[in-house]
Amino acid sequence: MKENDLLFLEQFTNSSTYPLLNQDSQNYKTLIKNLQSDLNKKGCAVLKGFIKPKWHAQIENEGELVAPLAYYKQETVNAYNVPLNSDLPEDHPAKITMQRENAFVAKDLIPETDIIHRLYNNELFSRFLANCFNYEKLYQLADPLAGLCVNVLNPGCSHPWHYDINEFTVSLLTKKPEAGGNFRYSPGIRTPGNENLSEVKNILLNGDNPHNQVTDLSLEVGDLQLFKGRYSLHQVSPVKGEEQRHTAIFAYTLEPGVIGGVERTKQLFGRALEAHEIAEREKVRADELLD
Ligand SMILES: O=C(O)CCC(=O)C(=O)O
Ligand SMILES: [Fe+2]
Repeated sequence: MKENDLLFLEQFTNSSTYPLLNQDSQNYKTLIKNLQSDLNKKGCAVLKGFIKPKWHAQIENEGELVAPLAYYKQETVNAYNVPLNSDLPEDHPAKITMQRENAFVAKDLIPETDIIHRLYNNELFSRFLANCFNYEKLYQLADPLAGLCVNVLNPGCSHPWHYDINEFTVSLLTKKPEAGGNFRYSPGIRTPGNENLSEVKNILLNGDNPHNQVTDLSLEVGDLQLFKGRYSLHQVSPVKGEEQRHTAIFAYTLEPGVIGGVERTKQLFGRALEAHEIAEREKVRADELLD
């Protein structure tokens, strides 16, 4: 473990409430137990005030400096991220379309000295996350663009209802809009083998109005959110007022070396790097070996 990892957590995070720097302590074990219990019950756990208040202005400011570099591409999408012309019945919820209006700032545009980037590179932080999600070890997503992103939502825009491809996500609110921009989710609405299409459809048609199936979270700057998005349909409600909403999104995998495909990367970031091309070529080669 690096000495700097300890010092970073001490300086920037609320280490008395969240003792990530003392992972053998009883307090740490109790914290993990409580977070795991929230994740099991609700698919979501929030560490309020994870970043110390005195650094809130700095994380907001660092986000504002990179936000103009976000890649915008409005797209018509559905909750399942399947092609809009998929061969599905007309009354299937995948036929309900929405606008994708959020934009991502890629990792290679976020300075390594920024608080969110230092947090992402902190080994004690990734060990803590592995404990929360009950994995032996987590690796940073090796993708040079998608590993760490800032999700930018402009006034009037929302992040449409969807499921995540990954089993879990970790995010930190770095800029709160004047109003709106709430994180809304329907805990465990689908399970492996049961898409629960009628409830999903109900939320897609009515879920913008708070609703007993939908939990509405109003996060504050510096709150850390752990979320199991594979089974919980979720959105960010429209941002109101003049200010943007920003979240840092930290991505991890169970295996090292995972890099996104060229097409998907171009869709999200407007470009792909040599690393994506190489990974794709090697994947093809690996698949050929398996044939
Ligand atoms: O920005 C957020 O709070 C959530 C974003 C999200 O759901 C995603 O990127 O998959
Ligand atoms: Fe998501």
